[in-house]
Amino acid sequence: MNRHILSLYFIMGSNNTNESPVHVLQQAIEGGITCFQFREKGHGALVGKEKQQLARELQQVCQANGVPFFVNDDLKLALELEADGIHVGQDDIPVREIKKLAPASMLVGVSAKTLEEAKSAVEDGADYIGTGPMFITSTKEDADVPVGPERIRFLREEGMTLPIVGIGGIDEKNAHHVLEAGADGIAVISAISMSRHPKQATSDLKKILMENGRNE
Ligand code: 3NM
Repeated sequence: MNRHILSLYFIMGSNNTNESPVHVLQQAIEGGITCFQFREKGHGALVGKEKQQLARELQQVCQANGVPFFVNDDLKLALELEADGIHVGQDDIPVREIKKLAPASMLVGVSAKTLEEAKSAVEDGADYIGTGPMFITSTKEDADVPVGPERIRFLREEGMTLPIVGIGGIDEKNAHHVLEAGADGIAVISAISMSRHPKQATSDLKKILMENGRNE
């Protein structure tokens, strides 16, 4: 895959913002995100038709702007929408299964924070891994203890060449640590979705990516 599309990876569900998710996504796109993941999880998350409807709306915004659209966890939804990609956790549907069921063009990302998980991701044919939490986060209810950017440095030192995005508690102040450790990109929810100025928040992150040579 083209790893540059992961550089500013924005994730959001309806409960990650007090504004209209469509508006926040539009602002984030104007600010320069490089891909988007629809993650409808946690307290008050939409289900069924409502979830599907919001997913479609957000996908349309992405498509109108040439931004790749990923779905979190829900393979049925990803297939229905012909999403550009799907992201799964270690306890979700296995990457091998997805690879059997999804079109070859659908990108598959998996959360992997240990070397073993990262090696399995490679063997199973994942296109990238998400490693975290980098820092303390209050967005994910069941988030683990932070592993820190050092974990990405360790994975690189162990020869991991698969694209890696760091996730969890990343903001404009700490993002550079994640990039310096060898991440291809940063994945953020609240730094953009909860900002009073999502477009500005995105541009601020973009600037840090540029300063660290992720300027494509
Ligand atoms: N996954 P924020 S941390 C969705 O560690 C998610 O795998 C994580 O939200 C992991 O940018 C996390 O607001 C939450 O901290 C990211």
